[in-house]
Amino acid sequence: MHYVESLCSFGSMENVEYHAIVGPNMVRKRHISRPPALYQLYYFPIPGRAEGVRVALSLAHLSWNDNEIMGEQFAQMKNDGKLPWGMVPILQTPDGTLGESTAILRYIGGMAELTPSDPFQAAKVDEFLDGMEPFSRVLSGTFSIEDVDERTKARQAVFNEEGAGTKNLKLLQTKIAESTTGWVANTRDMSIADIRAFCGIFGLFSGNFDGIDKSILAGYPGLLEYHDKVANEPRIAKHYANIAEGSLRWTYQPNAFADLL
Ligand SMILES: N[C@@H](CCC(=O)N[C@@H](CS)C(=O)NCC(=O)O)C(=O)O
Repeated sequence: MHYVESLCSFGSMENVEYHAIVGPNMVRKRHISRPPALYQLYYFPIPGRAEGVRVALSLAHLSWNDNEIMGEQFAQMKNDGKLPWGMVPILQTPDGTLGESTAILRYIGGMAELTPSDPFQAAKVDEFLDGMEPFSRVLSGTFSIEDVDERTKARQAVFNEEGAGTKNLKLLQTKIAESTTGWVANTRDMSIADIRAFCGIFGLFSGNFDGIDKSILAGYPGLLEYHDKVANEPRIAKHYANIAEGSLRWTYQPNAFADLL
């Protein structure tokens, strides 16, 4: 009998690490004590800008730890000069600290077979990652609004007919429709551009943000179809198969939006 033993670190809200001993018809998990993980991710306890990195770290089967920090620890790290650009996420690696979520995603993506080897395809992936940045910022002006009704109104405006959210969702839907492979950057296989798009688009509709309701997605059948493709990709489906009750990550599971179809 041939057994494959692999080390899997599942970053999660629970901050638990496992070794998984995997063999034919058998997956057994057990807590173990071991030296600190090689890669240390720091971010807030939400999917946000770190989620794609978490997925890539998990798919790369690296030894990593998900350090979910709150305001006080963030301030401390910032004061101590541990955040290269004063923000999170950061990834501490054996070679030093890396900031910027897209740079981290590119770095880990290469180890997770999520970056095409063909230079043009790789450049299209980069193009998509950079091109998606305005989408990642659609709520940025709303976080500082303290009054919940005002904040809700401002966010609803982002997704009205003329809003930046609507404009960006339409653009993303068009890009996906143009792909001949169904993967966002028209790559042969799923890439880090898909990880970023999937985590970014559907993370927005988890219920975590006042004024942003998942029903908005009903107007984007192409995006829902894309959700189905990525959520059912075997590595992604496995990654999100066991999430904690009440987790914001429900939006990444197959059939998350089935009621909108
Ligand atoms: N371009 C950066 C943006 C990072 C960013 O905006 N981080 C936010 C959290 S999502 C942050 O650290 N905010 C705290 C602050 O700026 O004080 C990236 O993609 O990593």
